[in-house]
Amino acid sequence: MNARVAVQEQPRFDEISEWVEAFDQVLAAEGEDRAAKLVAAVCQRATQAGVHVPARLNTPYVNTIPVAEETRHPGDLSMERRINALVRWNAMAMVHCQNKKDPGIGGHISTYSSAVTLFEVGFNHFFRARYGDQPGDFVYFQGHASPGVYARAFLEGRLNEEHLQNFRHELRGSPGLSSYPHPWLMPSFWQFPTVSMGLAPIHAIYQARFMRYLESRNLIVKTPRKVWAFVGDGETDEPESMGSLTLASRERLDNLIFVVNCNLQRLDGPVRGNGNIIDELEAAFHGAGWNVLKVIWGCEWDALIARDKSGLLVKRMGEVVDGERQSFAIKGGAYIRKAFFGKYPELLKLVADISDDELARLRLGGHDPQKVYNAYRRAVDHRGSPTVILARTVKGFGVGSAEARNATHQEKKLTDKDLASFRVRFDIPIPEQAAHDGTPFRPLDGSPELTYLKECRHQLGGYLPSREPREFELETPLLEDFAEWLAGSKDRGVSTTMGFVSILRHLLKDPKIGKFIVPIIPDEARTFGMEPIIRQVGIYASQGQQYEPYDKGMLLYYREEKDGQMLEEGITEAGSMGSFMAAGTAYANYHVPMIPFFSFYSMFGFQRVGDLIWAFADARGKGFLLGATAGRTTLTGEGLQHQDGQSLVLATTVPTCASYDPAFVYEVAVIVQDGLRRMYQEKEDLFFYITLYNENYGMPQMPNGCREGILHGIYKYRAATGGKAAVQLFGSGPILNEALHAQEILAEQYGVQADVWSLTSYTQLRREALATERWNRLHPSEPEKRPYVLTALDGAEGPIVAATDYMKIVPDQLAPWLGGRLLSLGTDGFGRSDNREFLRRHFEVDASSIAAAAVSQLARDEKFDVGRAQKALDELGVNNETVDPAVA
Ligand SMILES: Cc1ncc(C[n+]2csc(CCOP(=O)(O)OP(=O)(O)O)c2C)c(N)n1
Ligand SMILES: [Mg+2]
Repeated sequence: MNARVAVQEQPRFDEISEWVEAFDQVLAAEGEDRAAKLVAAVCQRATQAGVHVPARLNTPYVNTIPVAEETRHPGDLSMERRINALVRWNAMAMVHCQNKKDPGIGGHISTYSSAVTLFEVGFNHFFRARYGDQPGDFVYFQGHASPGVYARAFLEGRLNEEHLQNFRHELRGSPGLSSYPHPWLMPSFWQFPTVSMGLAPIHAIYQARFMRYLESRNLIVKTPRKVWAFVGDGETDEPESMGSLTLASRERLDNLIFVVNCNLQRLDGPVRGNGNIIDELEAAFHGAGWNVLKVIWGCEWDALIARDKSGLLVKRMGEVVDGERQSFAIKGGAYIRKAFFGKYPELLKLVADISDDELARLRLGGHDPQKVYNAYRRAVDHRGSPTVILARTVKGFGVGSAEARNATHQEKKLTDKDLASFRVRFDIPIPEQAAHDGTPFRPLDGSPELTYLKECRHQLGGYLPSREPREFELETPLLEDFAEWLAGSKDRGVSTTMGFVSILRHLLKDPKIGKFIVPIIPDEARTFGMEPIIRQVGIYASQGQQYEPYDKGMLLYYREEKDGQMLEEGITEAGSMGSFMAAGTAYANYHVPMIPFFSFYSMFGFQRVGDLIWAFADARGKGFLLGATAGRTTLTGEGLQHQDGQSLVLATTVPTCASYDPAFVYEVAVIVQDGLRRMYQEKEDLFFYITLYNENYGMPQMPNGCREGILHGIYKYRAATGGKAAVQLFGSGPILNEALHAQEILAEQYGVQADVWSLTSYTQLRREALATERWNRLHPSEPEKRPYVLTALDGAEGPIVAATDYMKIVPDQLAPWLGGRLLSLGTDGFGRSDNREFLRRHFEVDASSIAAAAVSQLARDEKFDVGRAQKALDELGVNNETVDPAVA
């Protein structure tokens, strides 16, 4: 009988038993579907009658798949057990050895020890490396289980002993193995960076969704490809892990399978000592519309459950809290008998003929290939929703004294005794001394184990993980193609955001790259004036548009299409980053060079989803991040939580992120054109961050000869007209206009001549200068090279006043090369709700403040009369007693 039925509460009234009996009869005679419908009908009736029927999201604490519905594991179980043991040994030996050799180098033994069977059943029977000429399944491995993935690759002959010996030794001249899955460090091995907890789950969800998007748009052929994500149970506490579950069910992502490794422990201790993580997750995933498969008990428990007619055993299984379960895993059979079965005399009787040793060896579901195989089979065959498998395991399984202990996560080295007993328990054919030394072991080629393992992989299309970007040819547009945006707006007030949107619309029509572009928006399209794009390419909607939009008659109606091109993600910057990641790495994972443009509210970008951006860099992602409504003083009215003065500081920390702060639309055009060329034509592994502002002003025509300067980060925009400049003014974004105004004030009111420079990227200038400086340092006998910024400023004299809508530290990046000449004005401190005039005055980045700073500095340099400078502050309305905005 179905275990779910066995645990019905004991009937207290005859009436109840009659109902239950009737149900049993329907189930037996007409099957599960009919029985479920009957119950649903009764529940509906009760609700209509006003009877409160509590929603039940949990099932009893047993396996979801009844034994009667299991199919037989198709492999050679004893052979797979041998292979398991060998992978296990090598993973453990690798970490142990490395820490013996280099104490403190780290690595993890316990995570993989709990996940071995979960991984191995996948490797031997499910993970497809390829479908014909198409890439195969995508597997997100739990980051801390990487030693196991290396150990398997060692057995497969993809890695050799030297690789294992260089685990976590990446800087010694020979190929090393990175601590965790990092495509940046091992670009032909790892596909997905997973080690920052929570990122793998959200990435996997959006990957599965993006796969559908590519299929719907006919950019890839449809295959039965799956996305597998191996997730820690502790990891599910991260908001990113659980935050997008409903997207997966809403989108019916039956190409997505989560396997949560429920070893009930995280780093410090139990995930839910006083509760029950499997129940909690079951309810959450059920509630979110997922297909939930619990794999809790191994085959040895089946007979016990079948023998227990009272339902007490299942009741007992459900009433234990996780903290106790940990003790059962540690304290042995006698303890299990007393503390678990001993609660009810009937249960003690049930195990009276089972020895303590046997009780201790009752396997959990996640360590039983038969159970794991069946769950995977069901998950793969399931249609209409994503599946989560909640697999119960023991952390540190098989590693003796570390098994299930609170400290097991950090265990790096094992005692000689542990190693020796492991060797015996798992029958590793090496001498005892070699076991103590943690020597890797690989059977000879042609051995039954390696033959079996290789044949399994052969059947599944090859090895995995493997990152295999294929060469692609993409001809990106020339600068001439952007003529319209280089020509200026002829005094029409335009913002850089508007300019960008019209560039994007143009690119979407490009015959060569248009179809690869993926505009991504977190519910902010109207803010950025992107409604025309919704109309132009439609929003991707897997079900199409199943309603007639009320604004259908309007030109810019809300258009949803099955093959829509835009990803309108709703209010989730993290989810949007999931799509950005899937699209920006599609060139490697799907062999389709997708070009994502993710426009967000700049304040809610880097500081909100910085870790996802970091992972994007690790994954060698390509694309454009657009920080719209940029600047602390350009976005008016919104105030402290909205005004962004720091995203450029954060962007500079990401090595592969080229960040730009353009003032004019032609600068945006030059940057986008060159970005496309570098990323998709020259195949450079980098991505771009561009700030976009919402202030309208006349966009000038692109001056001759400034392309190179825009890309490097500096060019002279307007030279002094009344003679040689005594001071240099740097401006970026709309603050460049303030600098231009200051140039006039200085000339007209104080007779000071100034040159004005557009600083499109302090970060790029700094990086180039650092690289040049490094070269000089390493080549003392060669003629010194000059950083670009100094060459650009050749002959420019006097102090430099750099004004930005970002923090002062942005221009200060150039301080080492500009010495005492640099005086930075920026927007340090919290924003305020006010208009641009008052905000810029408050932050001292308006034209008057720039002019005042210039004369003040000239006075200090004894190039301007001190008294006159002091007076100038008054004349310019600069209050020298006001509180510092940096602390206001
Ligand atoms: C965002 C983030 N925070 C913290 C860590 C450090 N950390 C690594 S593993 C771990 C515990 C993992 O527990 P669980 O998810 O249950 O995986 P298990 O090892 O038990 O399988 C922690 C806290 C991390 N890698 N990422
Ligand atoms: Mg855990």
